[in-house]
Amino acid sequence: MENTLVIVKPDGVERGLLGEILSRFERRGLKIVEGRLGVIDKETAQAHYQEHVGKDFFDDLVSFITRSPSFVCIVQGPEGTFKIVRDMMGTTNPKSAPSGTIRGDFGTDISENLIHGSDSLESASREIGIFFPK
Ligand code: 3AN
Repeated sequence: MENTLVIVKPDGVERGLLGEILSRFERRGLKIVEGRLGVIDKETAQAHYQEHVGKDFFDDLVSFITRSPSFVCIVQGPEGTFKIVRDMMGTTNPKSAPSGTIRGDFGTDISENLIHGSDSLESASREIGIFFPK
């Protein structure tokens, strides 16, 4: 089995879309095997988004992800689960995300794009280590 990290970001929780989003993964046959609702602290957010340090949107990104509770969870499924989740999320910019994807159905704003999913097996392992250290 393969694990990947999913975050339903503050906008998704604030808008009452948490159940809808988790339900999509469950209906697809993926399992939520660990999860936590809470405000992500600044240090954790900076570690999570370290690849974006120095970009002009970095400070706004950290402010956004730490402004109110997110639901951080581990989603489990067969080999390639990170890719299944990414396909279900849609492209980073919801404006161009196809209908039927989470971002395409519920978003229009690149900053408030509802959800994070690890973009590779390596990222999944790194990010799970940040949020669920064992
Ligand atoms: P994804 O979340 O689709 O993996 P990344 O990892 O490239 O996308 O970006 C992480 C987050 O940074 C995005 N979810 C989005 O909130 C924000 N972001 C990425 N690119 C931009 C941008 N050009 N302007 C504003 N925010 C951005």
